[in-house]
Amino acid sequence: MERTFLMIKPDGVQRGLIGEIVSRLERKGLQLVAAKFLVVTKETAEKHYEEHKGKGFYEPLLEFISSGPSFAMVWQGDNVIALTRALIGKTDALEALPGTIRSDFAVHTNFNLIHGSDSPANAAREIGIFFSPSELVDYEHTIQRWV
Ligand code: IDP
Ligand code: MG
Repeated sequence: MERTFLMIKPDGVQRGLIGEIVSRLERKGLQLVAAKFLVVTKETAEKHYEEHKGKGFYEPLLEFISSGPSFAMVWQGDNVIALTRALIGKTDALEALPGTIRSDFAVHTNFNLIHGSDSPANAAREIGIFFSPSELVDYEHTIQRWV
């Protein structure tokens, strides 16, 4: 069983897509472990996106991600990192396949609605930035044996 960090970005919140996106994750059969509605600070944004420091889109990305509330989550399931990256779709709005969140709702790459961890190491790192261990809820998800 794997965990991942997902975050509906300020554009997704403002566009009223929290319910739609959470619903897709629930219907997939994934397990919600933690959730938090917050405005990401500049310091937290720098930590979260440190791998992109120096790139052309880095500064605008920090501005954008801290420009309004986001909805941060931890989800759990077998292969949850690869599965959620597939549900989210490619970074470039033009390359995201129909049926993915980014294809269905995003027009531009810089307003692509949701973040998803891309590896187990980054998932652990990002979960640690946004959540303390006591905020990760351990419970039996009774549908798991049917998924
Ligand atoms: P990901 O979110 O699909 O993992 P990354 O390459 O990790 O994509 O980039 C992080 C975020 O930076 C993207 O989700 C997007 O918001 C922004 N970004 C990445 N590349 C570009 C770009 O070429 N133009 C504008 N924004 C970009
Ligand atoms: Mg990424």
